[in-house]
Amino acid sequence: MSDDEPTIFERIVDGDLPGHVIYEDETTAAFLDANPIRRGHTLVVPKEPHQRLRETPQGLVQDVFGTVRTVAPWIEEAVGADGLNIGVNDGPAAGQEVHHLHVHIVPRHEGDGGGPTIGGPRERHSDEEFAETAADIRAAGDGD
Ligand code: DGP
Repeated sequence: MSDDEPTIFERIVDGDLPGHVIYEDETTAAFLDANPIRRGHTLVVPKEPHQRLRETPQGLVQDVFGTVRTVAPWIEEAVGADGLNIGVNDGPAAGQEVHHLHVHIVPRHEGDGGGPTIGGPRERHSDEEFAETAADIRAAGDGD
């Protein structure tokens, strides 16, 4: 990226901004979305910032989707979801607001009325609710 300012997501990964991190490895991290579509809405990011999927090295994209594969079942189990929307808003024209590649994982329940895309109304959660959700997800992953 040409911009030297760290992105919001780099600052969360670096611990400079608060975030409810549910998973971290050498190259990727997963934390709760601050404006969740549903409880458990999680973002998976590469630690190294790249805006677009096409700008991100192949190996790093594989790492990111490997992390999606790791945490998706934890999230589903933690919130008792029936399924997940998993997607990327790739570029501003596609609704990308934070210019650091991120994969949304949005829990879905049968008949919850949501659409098939990553967008729509957001819920408001207290910090305690976020902390509880993150703990539930981490606990769901404990056996892995
Ligand atoms: P997108 O439109 O795909 O760029 O989605 C960006 C998401 O990032 C959006 O769902 C809200 C979330 N978000 C924005 N700022 C913050 C933040 O400071 N912390 C966290 N955890 N999530 C954020």
